Amino acid sequence: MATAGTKTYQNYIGGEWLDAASGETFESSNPATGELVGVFPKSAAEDVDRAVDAARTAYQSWRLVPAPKRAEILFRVGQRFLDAKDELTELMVEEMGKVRAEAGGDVQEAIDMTYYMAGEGRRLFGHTTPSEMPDKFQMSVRQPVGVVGVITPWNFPIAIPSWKIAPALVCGNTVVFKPATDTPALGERFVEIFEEAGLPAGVLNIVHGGGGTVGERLVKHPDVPLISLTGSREVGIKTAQNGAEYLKHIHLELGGKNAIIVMDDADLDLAVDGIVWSAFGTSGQRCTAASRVIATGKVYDQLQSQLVERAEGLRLGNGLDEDVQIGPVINRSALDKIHSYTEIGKREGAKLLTGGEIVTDNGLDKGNFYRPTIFADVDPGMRIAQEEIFGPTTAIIPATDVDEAIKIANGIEYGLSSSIFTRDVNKAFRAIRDLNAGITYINAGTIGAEVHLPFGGTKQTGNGHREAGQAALDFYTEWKSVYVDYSGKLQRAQID
Ligand code: UN1
Repeated sequence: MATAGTKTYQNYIGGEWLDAASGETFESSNPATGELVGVFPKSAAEDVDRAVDAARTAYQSWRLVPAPKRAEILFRVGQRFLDAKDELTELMVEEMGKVRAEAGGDVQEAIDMTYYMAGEGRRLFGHTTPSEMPDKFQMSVRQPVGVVGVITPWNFPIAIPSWKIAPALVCGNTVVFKPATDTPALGERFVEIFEEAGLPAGVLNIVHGGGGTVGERLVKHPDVPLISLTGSREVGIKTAQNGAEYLKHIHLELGGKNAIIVMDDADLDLAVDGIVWSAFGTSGQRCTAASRVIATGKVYDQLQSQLVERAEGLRLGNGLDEDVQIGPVINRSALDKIHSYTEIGKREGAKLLTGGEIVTDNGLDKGNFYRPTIFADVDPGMRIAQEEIFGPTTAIIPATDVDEAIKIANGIEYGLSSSIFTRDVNKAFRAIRDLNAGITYINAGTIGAEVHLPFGGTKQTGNGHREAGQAALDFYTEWKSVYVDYSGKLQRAQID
């Protein structure tokens, strides 16, 4: 319940801080303690329309600001993220629940991305090419597209908005941003930092509210030609359908069911480190989390006992406590979903090695805590080995050799991250070639993507786009090919 001391937040539209037109609100709470974090405007279609109008108007001048000047603002944003790192880190632990070190990493990812994209302000390279005809010049240039609808999840509440908003802005687009309803305070602080850095009014707007109202209106709005969404596969499909009417460009970054392969020749201790970090870091709530481990004969048993020992040693609690390694999961319904997969796994006949329960002891009953969970003897076709659980649960699957391991790793509908632990360079390169995923790690877990490489996945993890790195620029710009004929006569391509 909101009390007198409760912080109330607003939308930011056209440079003004505003309540929802309806005056309605919703609340965000701390997943470790249940305490209220803030009260936010529960916006609807008319708030979105207002934000889109502001972004459309701002676009007319923002697109003409030289890219290096747009970038200067982003450099200032990066500096402010750095100055505010501790404050944002604490707010993230409070609102999202990940532990302090990881929350700091999330903010750092935004700092890195903002600086990286600011650097693009002096590049945004196109190509010059020779012409097939004399006295003719040609080149390709990147052009902004217009208003971008940015819809982000709660699991990387500062990093992921930066992945989308920094490139969108440096390329000359304007943005209407809808953060997840579980992490709206972080979304709002993110936008305030852009305001403080001097971003002109209307270039970045935030509208709080649910996916079914705010998100859907944004995706269906005729004046929003680009949508970038990170979310579930189901929401991604709906988004693509809703945006189809205007043939919008839609970037989807969806689920994962990422596997770590451990070969007989692996450095087992290193593999265990990689699995524990990738399966249980962020309480397994990363699209890059390792929710499958595929191990060959000689290491299969040893790996199980080492993993169980490590999982059982992990300390759960409030992420502000420096000794805590595993924070809560985001909300009650996530907790219930994660637990339902434990029941599914047991029913399917997998062997529950450890975990599999909601934790309420040691004062954790106010939060949403789930014990790190490991299943073994998992069949690759089982639901726990196929469906994204988005929690601290991983499934160990036996394989006979590298070929079978790769086949099992690929036998899912997703294709985000993948990993192999091996000392055999031949197996490593086979895996790089044959793992059907957007990311492959050798001798490292499935998490830890850096901002200057493309991020995204194959198959139903997305729809072929990538974010981060140079790849992001392809989504946030349209190519224009320019031909300048200075021959003074008609020259016909392919004919003269
Ligand atoms: C996500 O889980 O949606 O590589 C993003 C990683 C992070 C990003 C994860 N840098 O796990």
